[in-house]
Amino acid sequence: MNMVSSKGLFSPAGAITATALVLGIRMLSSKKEKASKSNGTPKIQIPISSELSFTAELLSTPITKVYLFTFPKSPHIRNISPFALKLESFLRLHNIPYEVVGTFQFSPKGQMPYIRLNNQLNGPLIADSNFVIQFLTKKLGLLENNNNSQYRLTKEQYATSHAFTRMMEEHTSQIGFYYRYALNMDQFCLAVIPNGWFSNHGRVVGGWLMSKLFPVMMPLGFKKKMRYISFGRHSDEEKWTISCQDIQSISDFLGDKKFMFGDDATTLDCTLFGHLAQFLYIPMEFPQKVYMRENCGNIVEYVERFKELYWKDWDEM
Ligand SMILES: N[C@@H](CCC(=O)N[C@@H](CS)C(=O)NCC(=O)O)C(=O)O
Repeated sequence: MNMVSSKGLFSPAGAITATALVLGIRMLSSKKEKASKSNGTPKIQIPISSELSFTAELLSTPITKVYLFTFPKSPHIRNISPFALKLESFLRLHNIPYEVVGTFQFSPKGQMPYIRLNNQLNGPLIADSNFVIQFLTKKLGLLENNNNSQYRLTKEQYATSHAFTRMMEEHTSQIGFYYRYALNMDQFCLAVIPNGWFSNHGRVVGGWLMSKLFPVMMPLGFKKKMRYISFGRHSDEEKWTISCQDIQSISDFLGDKKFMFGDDATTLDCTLFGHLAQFLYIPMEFPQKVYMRENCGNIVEYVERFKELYWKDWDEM
């Protein structure tokens, strides 16, 4: 029996044949792939490069303004996303014209923050704070055109910057997220989620639904995430210890310098500010905050120094 749908003719026998065919082709191609791999010639060629490639269209778009999409403002911390706080700090450091768009609409990668160039509604979109920074650095020639040398880092300094960034974002901060989302979500919401935060920045029904789901889903999501990250298997006490080891390494490297590489702030300082501010300024007793207060006075001063220089409007809501 044939069934006629708006999409055309559908026959169960035909469907079975088609499925068998697809499965057959998949099996054959996976055999071929294995064979070609064993010959040392992989089927799919992935370009190998240490530089991200941006489309010609993106690279040729003149930048008049950057729209930074992230969560709406929060008390104490401006933005609950350390990645957004880092990116906004970077825009400020380089006096790049920008506007923050408070939203709950995530990027196509399912994350915040992201930017659009020149047009809030349909300008070219770039997701991921590090991708955005790499793009703007390249596009605006921030390395070459900077007269005050703050970007003339040595190769060794770049390598250090890279390593500290990865450590902070993929390790230290993830343990901080675990503390605030998986273990202390009520306290976190009370501290930084103002009334109407969801409904003022989205559709009313969607906002209401999110305000109910957020406090429940985040702890579940983060507990689950921790099961899949190797360091998530450690006891809580061990987690605090290994994240404080990260913080101690920052403190030791910083020493009595103003910023990580001397008198001028660089991208690494934006990154560290975005993340360390979360620990220090959200009114919760993060183990990392307690550790910094007791052992890393230089970091507490450093974060404050960055805030005073680049965030004079910090308390404006
Ligand atoms: N590598 C990304 C990380 C961004 C990120 O993890 N953002 C969080 C908010 S602070 C997020 O969107 N999480 C949702 C998810 O990962 O599913 C970046 O630098 O932008």
